[in-house]
Amino acid sequence: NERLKGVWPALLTPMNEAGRPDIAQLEKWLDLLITQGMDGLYLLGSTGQGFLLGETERKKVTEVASAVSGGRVPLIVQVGSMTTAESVRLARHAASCGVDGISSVAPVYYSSSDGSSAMALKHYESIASATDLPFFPYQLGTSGFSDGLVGFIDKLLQLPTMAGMKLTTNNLLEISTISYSSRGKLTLFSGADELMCHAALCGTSGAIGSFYNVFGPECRFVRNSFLEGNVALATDFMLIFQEMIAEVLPNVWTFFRQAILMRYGVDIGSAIPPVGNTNRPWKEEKVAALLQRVID
Ligand code: NAY
Repeated sequence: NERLKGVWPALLTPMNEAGRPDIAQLEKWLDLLITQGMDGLYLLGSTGQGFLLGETERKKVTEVASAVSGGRVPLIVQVGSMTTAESVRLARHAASCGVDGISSVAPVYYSSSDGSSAMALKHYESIASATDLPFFPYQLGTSGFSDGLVGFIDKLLQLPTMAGMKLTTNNLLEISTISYSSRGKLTLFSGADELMCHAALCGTSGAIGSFYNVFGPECRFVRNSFLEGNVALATDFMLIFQEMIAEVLPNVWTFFRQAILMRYGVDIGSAIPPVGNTNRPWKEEKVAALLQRVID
């Protein structure tokens, strides 16, 4: 699919005071990101707090995103959850909303009790075969790859709807290995924002990440310039971007909330506990300075 590329925010889901999706803010936020020219949106992953929401709420977020987008940008929905059965229901629901792809993490929590990749493969098989939508297993760390990366990719390639992967790893060689061992058949997205441009050299088609919620237009411009050969600009930007990310990571949920409010006037609320609980507010001038440093 030609549209599955470029810079995609891993959508931050606005939450209300009660820690539930704030639909009014969500609609405003989605429209803003789409109007800004983002290449696509990835829903309900780590950044979207999908794992902290109930099934009905996840379905609602997917419905709202699909309605607001109205086909303007491609959408991939992360449907992985604790049980395979719920993941399958979420996959079918996503298909009924007309989204462009589904994605899933490997089994959550119980994955560690299985010494092989058999559990992950079966989970992925059930989800992938639940719909005709392009399927993107979401690799976080090394979940599901304990039998060896290349062998596991070969098995995944046998799934009829297997379309690509979202690779949240800092290991660039692992991304390259998946690229060449899949013989160009997979559409790969990198998940480490710090390596947005670097990963493009490893065969990725796009980048999905949390910081593109705040710096979408800048990241898109830089990634495109890099692809056109402007290595010097990309180097300058990536070093500033990496330094900024390292600085805000210990307090990232608060940073996202304050920065998005300051830059776009949308309140995404607080992250659902236990996530974000240790966060302290930043000084306003500090957030403004961090924003400006990257934007400039
Ligand atoms: C998701 O599903 O939201 C993502 O995987 C987004 C990728 C993010 N990784 C994690 C582990 O959350 O955007 C990155 C990450 O926040 C960024 O690179 C900073 O380290």
